[in-house]
Amino acid sequence: MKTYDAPDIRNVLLVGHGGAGKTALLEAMLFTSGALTRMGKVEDGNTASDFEPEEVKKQISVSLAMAPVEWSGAKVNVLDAPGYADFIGDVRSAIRAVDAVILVVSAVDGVEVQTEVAWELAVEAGLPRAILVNKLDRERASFERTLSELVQSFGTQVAPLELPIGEEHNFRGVADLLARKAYTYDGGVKAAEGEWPDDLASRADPFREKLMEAVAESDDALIEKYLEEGELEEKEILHGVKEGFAAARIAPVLCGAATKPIGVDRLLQFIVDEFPAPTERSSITVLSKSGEEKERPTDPNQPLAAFVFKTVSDPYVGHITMFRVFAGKVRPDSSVYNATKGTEERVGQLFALRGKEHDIVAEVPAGDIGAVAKLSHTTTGDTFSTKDDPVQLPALEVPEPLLAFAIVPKTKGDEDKLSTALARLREEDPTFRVERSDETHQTVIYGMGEAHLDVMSERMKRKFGVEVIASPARIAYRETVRGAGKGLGRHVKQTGGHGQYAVCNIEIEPLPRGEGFEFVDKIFGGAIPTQFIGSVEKGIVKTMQQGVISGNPMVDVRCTLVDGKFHAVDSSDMAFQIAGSLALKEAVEQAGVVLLEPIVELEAVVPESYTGDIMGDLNSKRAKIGGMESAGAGKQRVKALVPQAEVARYSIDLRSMTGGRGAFTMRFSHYEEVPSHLAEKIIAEANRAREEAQKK
Ligand SMILES: Nc1nc2c(ncn2[C@@H]2O[C@H](COP(=O)(O)OP(=O)(O)OP(=O)(O)O)[C@@H](O)[C@H]2O)c(=O)[nH]1
Ligand SMILES: [Mg+2]
Repeated sequence: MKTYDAPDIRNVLLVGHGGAGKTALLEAMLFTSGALTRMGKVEDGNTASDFEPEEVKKQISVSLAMAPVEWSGAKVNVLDAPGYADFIGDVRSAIRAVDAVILVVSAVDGVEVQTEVAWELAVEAGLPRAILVNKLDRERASFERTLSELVQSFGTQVAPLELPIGEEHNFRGVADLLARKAYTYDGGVKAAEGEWPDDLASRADPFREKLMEAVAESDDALIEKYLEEGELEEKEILHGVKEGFAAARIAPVLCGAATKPIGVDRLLQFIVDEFPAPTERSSITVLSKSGEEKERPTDPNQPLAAFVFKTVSDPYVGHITMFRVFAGKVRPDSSVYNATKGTEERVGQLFALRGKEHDIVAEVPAGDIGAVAKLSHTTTGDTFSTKDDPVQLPALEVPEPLLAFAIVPKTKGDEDKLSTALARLREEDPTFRVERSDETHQTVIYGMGEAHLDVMSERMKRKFGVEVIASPARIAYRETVRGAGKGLGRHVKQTGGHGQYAVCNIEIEPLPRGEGFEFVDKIFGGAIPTQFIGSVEKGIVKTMQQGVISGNPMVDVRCTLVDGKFHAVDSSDMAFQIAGSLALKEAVEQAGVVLLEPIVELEAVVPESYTGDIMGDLNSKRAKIGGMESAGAGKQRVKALVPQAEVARYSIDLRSMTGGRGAFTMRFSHYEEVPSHLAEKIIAEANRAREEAQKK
């Protein structure tokens, strides 16, 4: 593929709710531009951008994909983001690579949850937003209804530039509200220009009014004129749309049906004509090593600044790294400096990705997006720069994955394969986290939701040949003592051979929460020789780690060694460890054991109308509500302290309660006593698990 200069490049991200038609639209763009000779279908699993086996199987996108579309002398890098909520991490990183977004909205389903979420992310990033009302050929499609939903959700900046000609199965083309021309598609991908049908003029009036309103409101000079005269001139509207769109104050709306395709050639032309070229956006801010901010204009002759927005691991090809160059250029067979990791990377061949296909390119200059294979250290979110001027772009903000599953390999002996797979997957996806818990001896994976973790399991199997069994992650309970107690540990065996002899007396008492373990030596007059005092402590500590009643570690206990007996020949380190352990068990029985559970600080942000449900649900989950406050934009923030066991699946619960409109974070706060009726259950369950393990 030839190299384009920044003024002839457009970087666009397709976002929207799952199933709105983003993947179909990219396919239609490729077909319309002539890059494909036949148009694939999501249902048939043969589109350019849904090529991963997991995508083909599920018929949804689960990973960001991209393709360059060459149109009217320009190269449009189109990024296709998944719409399903679990994969929002890809939307967040892809937003960093583009200069504008297209919000794809289904004319059947209208504005949906992820439509709003994606819009908000684009607003936060300050990116210009255009809207495509898609699926106008489908039964029950309505442009009017969809547009009024858009205006309701996003305000008057929503500015229709087109109107559908015919709807549902009669959808034939689009009417241009400004040029007052009709564009119809009778089988071809390119529109035939014609006059407006007679009935259209009257239908178009309210939409033209909306358009003028949007333009007027985005421009102080025009609003006065509009209020006075009730009209704007053609060229004022045109100019207003262009300016307003670039400044992200107007969201132009176009019409189409990706799978036909209808309206796609016009959308491409609109992108080339009206979308900002990389050179038109304000220069990017980079941070030097000393924390100093610098401006970098989009210029291939500047020092390099590029952002890695996606990495894909492949056991055969190695990593594929996708990056956006903001300044300078990347050349093949050179090296770049990964300023985030502080390492140099060898760059071999460079290419443009078209789905899974690689088109070799001669270089990737400022403003363009490229890919490279086989880098060693680079992960998503890193910055490339030059070694003598190491700068970083702002770090990627990733949502915290909070749904946890414990996994084990299905086949014994696959542990190494599993840890390689986890490390690789972790590198490619910042919303995937892995923890090895020493306490519960489990490998725990964290993801954004069940679908995300499901896809991860499938990738482990496909890419790394390791199948896993997943189960809910174990909760890290703790044990402690209720009161004080005394214990005698006597380990004496002196019949035949080398004997064993150790006796110790201990006293225990609870310590304040979080103090851990304290050992006090009050041995007087050498009742136990110094070297065996350590043995007693070791025995106690080991037993505490294993727990006494539930298999969970015991904490917050002070143990005082008060007396003991030894034998000159038969005493040993082992014997005193055993005596220490026995003494602890006896003392604990006297003192009484309490089970503690982790309490998390949970913060949920939800639309106001859901707060009642959220509070009710939290109350049923033994939560202590800490407060509620406005979080702006019609949302409430609810804070609560909740037992972790109750919210282990909160990612799923919150999504089903709010239809995906809620977000939450949680972090460990402290340990608290488990109510006794629940403690009994947990202890019984632990005993059952232990017996089962012993049987094996
Ligand atoms: N009739 C009709 N069907 C469409 C149109 N656009 C997409 N579809 C179909 O709608 C379904 C979903 O389309 P996708 O392109 O996968 O939607 P998406 O936005 O990529 O969805 P996610 O990847 O899950 O976010 C597929 O079966 C498409 O064939 C359209 O304009 N008209
Ligand atoms: Mg898709």
